[in-house]
Amino acid sequence: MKRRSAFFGAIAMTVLMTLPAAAQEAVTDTLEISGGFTRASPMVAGAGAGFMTIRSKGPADRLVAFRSSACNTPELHTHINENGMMRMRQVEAIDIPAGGEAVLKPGSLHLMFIDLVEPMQEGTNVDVTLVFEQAGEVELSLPVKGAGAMN
Ligand SMILES: [Cu+2]
Repeated sequence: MKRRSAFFGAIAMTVLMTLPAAAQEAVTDTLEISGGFTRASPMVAGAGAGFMTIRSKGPADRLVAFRSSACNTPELHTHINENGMMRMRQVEAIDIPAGGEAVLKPGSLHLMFIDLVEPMQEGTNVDVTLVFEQAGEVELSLPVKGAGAMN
């Protein structure tokens, strides 16, 4: 009986030590997420944006939402050209085609952090949980780069 509890204790310890910390890159059975970042944003801006490439290794999927403790209102956005003016518009979901990729980048699709809880400081990280229709929830830690960073 003693041996047994020691054995299970060792397993519990191993699980604790190998829990993956949220990283900039994430891989699931079907998705590969890379190149994630956000840009420094002061409190007065009130919002920040996040970018990344999401590649499907198999079936199509959809990014339907994200959560982050960094802001009160997370939204998925794209940019549209309206009579020569670039405007942001909320989208319901971001499609990742089967075997293809969705590129979230400045001037295009992005995660929008509206109503920041605190400024996004260059050199820190912002944790996000991406919510996919098929793959479920994927945690990611996005490095905060300079205000004008393009990748
Ligand atoms: Cu936006």
